[in-house]
Amino acid sequence: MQSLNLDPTGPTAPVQVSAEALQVVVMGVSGSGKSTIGALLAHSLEIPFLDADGLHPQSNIVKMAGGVPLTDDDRWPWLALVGEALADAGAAGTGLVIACSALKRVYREAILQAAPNVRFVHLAGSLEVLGNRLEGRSEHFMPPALLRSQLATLEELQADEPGFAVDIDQPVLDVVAESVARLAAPALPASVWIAVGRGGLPVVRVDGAAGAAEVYLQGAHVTSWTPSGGAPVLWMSAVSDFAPGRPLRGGVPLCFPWFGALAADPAAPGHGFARLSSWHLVEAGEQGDDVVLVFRLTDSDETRSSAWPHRFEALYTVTVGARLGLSLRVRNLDTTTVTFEEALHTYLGVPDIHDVTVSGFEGLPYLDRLAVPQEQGSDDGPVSFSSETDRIYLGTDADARVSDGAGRTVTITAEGSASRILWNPWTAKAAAMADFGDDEWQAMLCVETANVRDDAITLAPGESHTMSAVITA
Ligand code: TA6
Repeated sequence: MQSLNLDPTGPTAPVQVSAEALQVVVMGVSGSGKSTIGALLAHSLEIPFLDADGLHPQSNIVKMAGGVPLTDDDRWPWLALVGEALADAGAAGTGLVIACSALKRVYREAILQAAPNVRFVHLAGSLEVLGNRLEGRSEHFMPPALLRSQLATLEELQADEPGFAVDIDQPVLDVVAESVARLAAPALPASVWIAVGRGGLPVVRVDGAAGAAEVYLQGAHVTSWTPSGGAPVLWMSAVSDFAPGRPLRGGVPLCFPWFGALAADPAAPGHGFARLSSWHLVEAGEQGDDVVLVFRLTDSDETRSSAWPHRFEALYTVTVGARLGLSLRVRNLDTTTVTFEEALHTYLGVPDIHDVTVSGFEGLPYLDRLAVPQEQGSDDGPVSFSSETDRIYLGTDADARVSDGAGRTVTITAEGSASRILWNPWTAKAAAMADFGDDEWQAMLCVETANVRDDAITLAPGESHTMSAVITA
């Protein structure tokens, strides 16, 4: 079963709507790929597919095959059958994807009358793209000559209609991936859209009044943030993986429910499963100049068979504006007390690491993870970097001020977090990592907000904890 979140009424009570209840009309003119993409979409959603071409009376087929456009009167009985099929699927709770041109608003209203929960996915393309598709198509009763009349009849989806348009001028599987992600997403403000990003991974793009950002659904991974009028703040490796189940290198990986390697299970993925998991976007809205996104992850068969098999709900709020707000709330849905580690593993971009200093940690003890055995250290002054650095500061609520040596200072304030981590792999470690460019160590620094080791969080059943950070540049 594919679970989908279609209720954006705030982070406290998202309602899971199963795919079985989904009724989707894949609409568009001839040649837009309704049948192919509809079938693939239904497959992805694991619900039945129906091609409405099969519901046309023979007279319509003959008319179209003869190059004569259908009239409204030709279409009404056909549309009634389409509505009926959707209504039946809704009543049976089976869900349905149906390929149907649904060119006019009145046609769509007729379908909605029969099946009010329908969502429309409009496969949109230019005359050129469609024309090329039709030329390449054989064995279909619809002659390419009817394309222009179809485009003339087409009424685009209006903002008050339930659905969205997807550009077909991209690989078919990307059209499907984008459609699945958008069907699972709540209604989006104009400043937010879902697309298919690198590696075919769904991405949420934000272009708000005070800042722009990108968040991949895999890992609810913020990969870029740029305050309006400013420069990008986060660093991404040019050779990062972008593939299902592979961590992305850069941005803000979300480490949960353990940090680093897991002693109890060395084969377990480093930094936990959260950054490898597909999160749901459950809320998207504008608050003043800020854009607020809420992502949700709950336990799954996969997480329940991991080294941390507990029932949980994680809600991650990303606030995009002149500042970047990141807030992770974890709730224990299990019947036993649970303990976990967490980190916002923030990669900051810097002109040259040699010129960077971090202040706010003066005099604080840290654990040097590179020393063998690991040992304590502390600095009287600001931290500077001249070799591989991997430090954990425990039991602190210090704010970090990162001066990049070229006039920019980034501050990271935090709440609900008692650990800070500083990391730069330098030359050898960078060269040893396949998803990290050999020279890229000079242009980044990780300044992490966390709860690890002795600062790990323990929750009784029903309890929740929130860790948050605000980045200002
Ligand atoms: O946060 C620092 C650290 O734990 C380092 O030890 C280093 O391994 C880094 O994270 C990156 O981890 P990753 O699993 O993303 O390669």
